[in-house]
Amino acid sequence: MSDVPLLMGVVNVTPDSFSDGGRYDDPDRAIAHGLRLLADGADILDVGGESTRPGATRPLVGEELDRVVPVITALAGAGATVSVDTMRAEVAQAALDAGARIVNDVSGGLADPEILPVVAAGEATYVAMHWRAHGDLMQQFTDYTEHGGVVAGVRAELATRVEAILAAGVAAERLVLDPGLGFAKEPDDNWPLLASLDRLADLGFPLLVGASRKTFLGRLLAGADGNPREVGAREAAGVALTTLLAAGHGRAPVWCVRVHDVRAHADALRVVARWQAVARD
Ligand code: PMM
Repeated sequence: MSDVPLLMGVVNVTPDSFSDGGRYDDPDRAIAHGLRLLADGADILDVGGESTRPGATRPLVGEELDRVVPVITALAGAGATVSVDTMRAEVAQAALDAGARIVNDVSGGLADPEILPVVAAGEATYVAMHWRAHGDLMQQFTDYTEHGGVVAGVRAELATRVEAILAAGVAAERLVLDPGLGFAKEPDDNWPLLASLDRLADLGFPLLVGASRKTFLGRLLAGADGNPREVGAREAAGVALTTLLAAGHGRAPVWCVRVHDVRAHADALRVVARWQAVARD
C-alpha cells in the first residue's frame, strides 16, 4: 500500500486561465481532456469555469454554469470522481446535481458564504483554500507582517475559516485545507508555506497543494534576462515539487496535489511509491 498523494487533474473550461486558458473552453474539448487525464492516472478531475489568475475578471454566473455543467455531467457519467472549482453556491449546487462529489472553493467560503450550506446538505467533500480577495485585487493583499509572517498568517486565517465552515454544518471529516499558493502571496512566500506544511496540518485536516505551473515557479526558473519561464515550460519544476511533497519534505503528509500534466506527476508518484516500498523492506 502506497501512501503517496492523490492526483487532482485540472480541467479548466475557461478562455483565460493563466496556465491553459482557451485550450479546453468548449465542452467537447474539455471532456476529451478530462478523459485523457483520467487515463493518465488522475484520481479526481477538477472542473472549473472561472479563471482565478491575478487580474482576471469574473464570468457571469450563467456563463460559469454553461461551462461546467455539461463537462461535469459527462465526466461523472464516465465514472470519474469530479470536483467543481467554484466560489459560487449556485454553481456548486448545479455541479453536485450533475454528479460532482467535491466542491473546491478557492475562497474557502468567503466569496459566497451560501456555498457552505450547499456543501453541508450535499454531503460533499469541501476543499477550503486560503484566500484574501478576488483575482483583480488579490496581489494588493500580500502583507503578512501583522501575523509575523506568511506561514503564521495563512494558518491563522485558515483556522478562522475552519470555524465558520464547521459552524455552517460541513462535516469535519469532509474538510480539506489548502495553503493557496500564488493567491495573495509574493513569489517568495510560497516556499516557506511548502516547507512548513506541518504548521497547517496541525489544524487537523488533510491538505491539498496546488503549485502546478504557477508564477513562483516561473520566477525560480527565470532566464538570464530576468523574465519568468513561460507557463508551458514549468512542468518539470512542478514534478520536482510533487516528488518532494510525496517524500515528506513538506514535513506533513499531503492528501492530494492539483496538477495539469497528470501523467508526469503520476510517473513521479510511482517512483516515490516504489522507493518507499523498498526502503520499508
Ligand atoms: N489554483 C488555481 C485554481 N484552483 N484550487 C485549489 N484548491 N488550489 C489551488 O492552488 C488552485 C485552485 C489556479 O490555477 P489554474 O489557473 O492553473 O487552475
